[in-house]
Amino acid sequence: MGLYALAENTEYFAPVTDDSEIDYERKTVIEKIVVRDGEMRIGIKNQGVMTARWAGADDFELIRLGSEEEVLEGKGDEFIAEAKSRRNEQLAAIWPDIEADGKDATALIKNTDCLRSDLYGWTTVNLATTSGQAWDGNSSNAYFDKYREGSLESSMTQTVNYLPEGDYTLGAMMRCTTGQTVTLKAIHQTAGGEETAYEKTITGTGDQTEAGSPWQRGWKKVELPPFTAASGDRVTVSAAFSAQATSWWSADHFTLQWNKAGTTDIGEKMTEKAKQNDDVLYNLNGMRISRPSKGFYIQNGKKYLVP
Ligand SMILES: [Ca+2]
Repeated sequence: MGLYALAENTEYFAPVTDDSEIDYERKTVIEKIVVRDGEMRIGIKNQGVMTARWAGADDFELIRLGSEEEVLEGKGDEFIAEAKSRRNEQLAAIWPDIEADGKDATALIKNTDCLRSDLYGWTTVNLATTSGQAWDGNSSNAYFDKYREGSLESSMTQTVNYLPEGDYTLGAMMRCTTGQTVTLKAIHQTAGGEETAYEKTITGTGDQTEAGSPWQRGWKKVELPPFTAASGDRVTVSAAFSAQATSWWSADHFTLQWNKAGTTDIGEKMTEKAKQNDDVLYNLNGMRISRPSKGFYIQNGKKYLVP
């Protein structure tokens, strides 16, 4: 875990990687943060999986160093580039397997397997957790789930900040009521704010194990085509279900595969046209909507406001 600050789409991070007593000599410091639009977010957070589940923070301090000209002598962009590079090195240290096997970046997403039987890490709408009909047949394997009589609008969303450079593939196990659909979605956002949405919708076959399926109780493996992230990009991961009839859906075992940028077979990548689902509208929770009311909605990966 560590101290972080977010300003102008740049995340600064000062990691704490050792257990320690309260020690002012080891005070965690982010030395310079460039704020140009008057907005900054600060806090502490863990990165990836914590094996020792405790963390504490106290005695926050914020010192204004001066204007960009006074402190950086016009080197704001250069400093931000350095901060991003340093941040990437720190992340690689916290996430040591990335170079070792270059494959599994799942640890960047919180609570991918519902291990604690709670919704930690996700922003959810009409969602609960349960166990008993897991995709692997393990009756104690908890998963995200919702059943409701009548209609059901349900979703789970999580943003991963500051991706290391590379090609990413998002996957999840999902299932739902026969004939209804469930959607896995990733919105890739560059440091400049440009957004591209990737999604895959599957039709449910209920909770019965299908003949020949490697997975039990109607679960299906859903995987999106790869997207290429530059250092410092973000991805918003979501799973969403919408139905007008009594229904249910489940999700579990989110995965994020990583390859060095440009190494993924180009044939696997979707075309620009195919990436975007023309005319399909979403609310900010990633749920399909038929027509926008007041507020924000997303179409073709872009955010729009209906006043
Ligand atoms: Ca699980």
